[in-house]
Amino acid sequence: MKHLQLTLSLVLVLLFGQLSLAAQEIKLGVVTKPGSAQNIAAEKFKQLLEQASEGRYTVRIYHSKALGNETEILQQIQMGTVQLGIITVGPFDTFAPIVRVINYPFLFKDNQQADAILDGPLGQQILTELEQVGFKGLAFSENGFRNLTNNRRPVQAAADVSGLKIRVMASPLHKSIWQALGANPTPMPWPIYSELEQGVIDGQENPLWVMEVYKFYEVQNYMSMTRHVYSAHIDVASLLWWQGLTTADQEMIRSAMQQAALFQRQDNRDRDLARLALLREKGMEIVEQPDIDSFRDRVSTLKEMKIYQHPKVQALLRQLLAATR
Ligand code: EAX
Repeated sequence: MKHLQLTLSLVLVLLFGQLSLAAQEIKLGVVTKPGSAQNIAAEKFKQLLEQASEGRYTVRIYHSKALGNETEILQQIQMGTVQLGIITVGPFDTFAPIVRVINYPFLFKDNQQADAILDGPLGQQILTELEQVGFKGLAFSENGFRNLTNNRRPVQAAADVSGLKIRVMASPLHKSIWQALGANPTPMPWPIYSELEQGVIDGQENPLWVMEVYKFYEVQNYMSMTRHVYSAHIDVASLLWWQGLTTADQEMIRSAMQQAALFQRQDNRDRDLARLALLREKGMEIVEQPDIDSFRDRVSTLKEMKIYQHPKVQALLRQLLAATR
């Protein structure tokens, strides 16, 4: 009898143990496709978290617009129907205007400076601000420095941009930048290959990986290495979901995301030289050293514009400008 009781309780322990071990699935949304910067970060995060949690969490990556465009993914994260996203700063700025400071044109000199600021207290301050609008900011991975491509003419100086119809992200800041540069900016969600192919727009701007992964060399003749904006991703969680997690799980998830971000930033940078060679080989005409001062001049009034006028945004922008001088 005693033996039977023991066996029974053992069975029960195993059963319930099993139940509580059932993996929790996390939905992670990115708008771009496999091979993209966002996906490389997402896949690394999946691998790290599934390993660290010993299978308690599984991560399901929804890519290529499976959850809609970046604005729509952010809405679902706010509501808590999607738990995580790796989202370009551009479309983030309608939710949280503070993130605009990161995309201030020509703010960061190079990758090292971007890393130092974003991984430091100012970056942390931006992530913390996101809680006001339902997001838990975990880390910054990257798209990278953005370059201009178009089909009309080589762009050597800002004057050459005049009148070009340039697709921009759904971001008031990005629209203002291209207006200041004299272009005709057209906001459009990702992806944009067919619009480029059909000539609905003359050009677009994105980091080098995009031209390779989305084969823009097939539909764009000219590229200028303007590096006008450092395009970070914010690796973000739904605050609603986050608040229901144990502190230990929050730390595990945050740490996996931070490691994934570091890995992806390095991976992205390591490949840039080869990408440049590939684009040239594919026939793009590349202006490697455009007249950046002519671009800077035209956007220099942006910091006084309405887009940066909110006192908190203005204060942080001033701090960033001082820190990156
Ligand atoms: O990550 O919309 C954009 O231009 C983004 O940079 C794009 O999703 C590639």
